[in-house]
Amino acid sequence: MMHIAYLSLGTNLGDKEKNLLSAISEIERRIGPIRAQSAFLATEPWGFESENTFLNAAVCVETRLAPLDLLHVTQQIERDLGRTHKSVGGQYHDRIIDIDILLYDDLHLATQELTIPHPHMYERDFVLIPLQQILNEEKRQ
Ligand code: PH2
Ligand code: MG
Ligand code: MG
Repeated sequence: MMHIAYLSLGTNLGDKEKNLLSAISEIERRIGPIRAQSAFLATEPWGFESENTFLNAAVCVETRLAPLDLLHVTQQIERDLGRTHKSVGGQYHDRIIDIDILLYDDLHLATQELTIPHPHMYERDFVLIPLQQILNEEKRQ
C-alpha cells in the first residue's frame, strides 16, 4: 500500500544547505519518491536560545513504510548524518539534522513513541510556511 507523508526538516549546525540536501537524498533512497519539496527557509531558533539560526524545509514523500517504520528510518537518517542527541521533554539542542513526521495520510495517532499529526506543527511558522508552499504546489498540478 502506498502512503503519503509530509516531513519537516531542520538544521542549525554546519553546512546547513548541504545537510538538507543530504537528508532529502537519503529520504528518496530509503523512504520513497519525493512528490514535492519546499524552498529552504532561514529561521530564528524557536523554543530555545541559540546563536545558530536554522534552515528549514518540508517535503511530501510517497512511501510503503508504516508510520513507526517511517519514524525509525528518519531517526536512522538523522544518526547517519551525524546527529548526536535527541530533544527530551521540550529541551531543544542545536542539531545537524532533525526530520519530523508532520502528517501521514489522514491518520491520527497518539502513542508514547509517535504522535501524528505532529503535536506542535500548528504553532510553528518554520513548519507551516514550507508546508503551505508544497500544498499550494500540489493544488496547481
Ligand atoms: N526545531 C525545534 C525547535 N525549534 N526552531 C527553528 N527555527 N527550526 C526548527 O527546526 C526547530 C526550532 C525542535 O525540533
Ligand atoms: Mg523537531
Ligand atoms: Mg525530531
